Amino acid sequence: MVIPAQPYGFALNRSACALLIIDMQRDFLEPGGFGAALGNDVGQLRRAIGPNRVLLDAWRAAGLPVLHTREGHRPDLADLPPAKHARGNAAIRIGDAGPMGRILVRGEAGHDIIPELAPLAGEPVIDKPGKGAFFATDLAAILAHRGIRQLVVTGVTTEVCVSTTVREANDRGFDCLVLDDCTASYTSAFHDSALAMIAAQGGIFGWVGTSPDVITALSQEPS
Ligand code: TIU
Repeated sequence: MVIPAQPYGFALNRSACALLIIDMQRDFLEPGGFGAALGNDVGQLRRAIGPNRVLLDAWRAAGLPVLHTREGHRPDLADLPPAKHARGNAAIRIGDAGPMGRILVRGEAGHDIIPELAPLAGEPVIDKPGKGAFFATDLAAILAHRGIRQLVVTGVTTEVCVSTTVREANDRGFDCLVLDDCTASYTSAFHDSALAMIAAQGGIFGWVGTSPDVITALSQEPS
């Protein structure tokens, strides 16, 4: 099944394709978390929740693999680069106490994936200390064990963790289809630019599509 996409159709191979949902965490999407501490309007990201919810239902119903990622750090912050800790002028930093627990720390409420998109048992959750999901994680091994060569990528934010992950995946030989309506940025111009960069130059980093087209393809493919 070829899914309409930019710069041209994405040939989905359902035996080798996973849905990768990036960092749909309370720390980025709810007030009082890391995103807000950086000075962002978290409301800008919430438009991606509904489309991800619908896509996730269709993807699970089709029986294809789902993986989730979370950005965050060990409670002792031993995996937090000093440069990342120091970056910016935030009044509240990674590891500090906030309304949803310690900011961007594993095990805290803010680090959780939002309830609307909660992982099911059997869906791997990749905890990553960086922006890219391949850096310092077991994602590459998990995908290799499952024979996955294609990724449909959603989540937040488009120009930071989604883009970094797609670039990492592209260099590792994966075909990535990034979904416009299922990704979001605190700055809409950055969202648009990030997606344009992925599909430019004949698909230099991958493809850009929308979730309704993926859902249509899933419903048409034999299961
Ligand atoms: N700040 C921002 O736009 N994003 C991040 O810090 N992490 C992710 O994108 N997940």
